[in-house]
Amino acid sequence: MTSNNMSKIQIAKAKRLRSTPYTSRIEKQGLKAYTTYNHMLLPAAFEGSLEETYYHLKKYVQIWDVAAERQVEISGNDAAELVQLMTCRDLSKSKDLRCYYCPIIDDQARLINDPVVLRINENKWWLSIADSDVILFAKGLAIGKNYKVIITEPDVNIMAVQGPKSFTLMEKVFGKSITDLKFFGFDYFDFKGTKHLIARSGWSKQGGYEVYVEHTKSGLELYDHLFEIGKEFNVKPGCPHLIERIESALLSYGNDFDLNDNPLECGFDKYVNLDNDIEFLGKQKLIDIKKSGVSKKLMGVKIDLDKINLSQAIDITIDSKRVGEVRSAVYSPTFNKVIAIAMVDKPYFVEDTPINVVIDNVPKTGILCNIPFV
Ligand code: THG
Repeated sequence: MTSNNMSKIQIAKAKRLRSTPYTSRIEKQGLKAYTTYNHMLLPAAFEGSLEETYYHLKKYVQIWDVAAERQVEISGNDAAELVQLMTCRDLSKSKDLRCYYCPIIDDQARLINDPVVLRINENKWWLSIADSDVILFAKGLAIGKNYKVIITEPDVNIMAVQGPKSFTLMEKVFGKSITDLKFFGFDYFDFKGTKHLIARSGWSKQGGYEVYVEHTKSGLELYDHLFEIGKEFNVKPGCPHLIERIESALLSYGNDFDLNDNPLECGFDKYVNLDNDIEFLGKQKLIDIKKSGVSKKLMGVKIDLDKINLSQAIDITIDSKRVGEVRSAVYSPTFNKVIAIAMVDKPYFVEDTPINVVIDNVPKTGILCNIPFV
């Protein structure tokens, strides 16, 4: 259930577990733990306690190596048709230089991934993917459908700049125009003669940008420059943050949901468009599910506890009957409770329902709530 002895065990690096252009830098900047994501190293902790790094992210600015958010590039005459075939979100009115958060589903409406989709132009798209092999699914569909597309994983390594001070820091480096970017908009900005694709996005709700580094040499100069210029804003290296992301209800593929769940069970309703004639996989299935109602649903849980360390799902019971599982959990200093994300069966997925869990062999009571937490 819990794992507090992890720190002594190392991860064995290999070509298969890919390093990033930033790896050698972050390892000299207080990195404490890695996780893996898309067969790549993703930093999971830096020095300072989880709470210290949480308060730092909410007050200052952090630079994150999120190169593991890989790009699946789909280009060619049938690119738009293939991207639409894979997602239940209507992209028919999408615009160039905009990002779209899109559930990717299969023919049974089960979730393959939840990328940020970048429309570079009508015939060139990037799917900035979570942790599953979307490229294989896309290639299979393209082959089966005989589409005129080219599908690759380009050498793009995202550097995120997150936190409330990210705006002044980025303005200092790129000028006033970068503050004109709207949420989920992107454009190209010059750094010492090299253009970088920069979006106003990122896996925190503290505000910020993501630099899609295509030119590694310039990107590393930018990385160093941001730390130099950022001193006055108390910049630190960081990474996606468990407390911040659960409080902000940013869901994590493979943790909170996976191939056994559909978008309506995960609360992705606003990214499910069924009322028009666009064609995508699993559409009829979603129409049926919507009509009959979901049989399980992602909910929040609040538990009166001051610590938790989850490394696998734990059962939720009501009157000794299993009614779901907790999938992610963390102690939140803001709520002064453990807050968790859980998949709960029908008919129990109702706000304020008391539930039972066993944590570290101790029975505990929790209360179901809606996500986002309030
Ligand atoms: N940035 C980029 N790629 C990514 C992530 C990212 N790929 C993997 C992973 N993260 C994908 N998951 C998410 C989940 C949520 C959001 C982005 C990526 C997100 N959601 C906003 C929200 O919930 O408020 C807004 C979504 C919207 O309404 O359009 O930002 O972080 N490049």
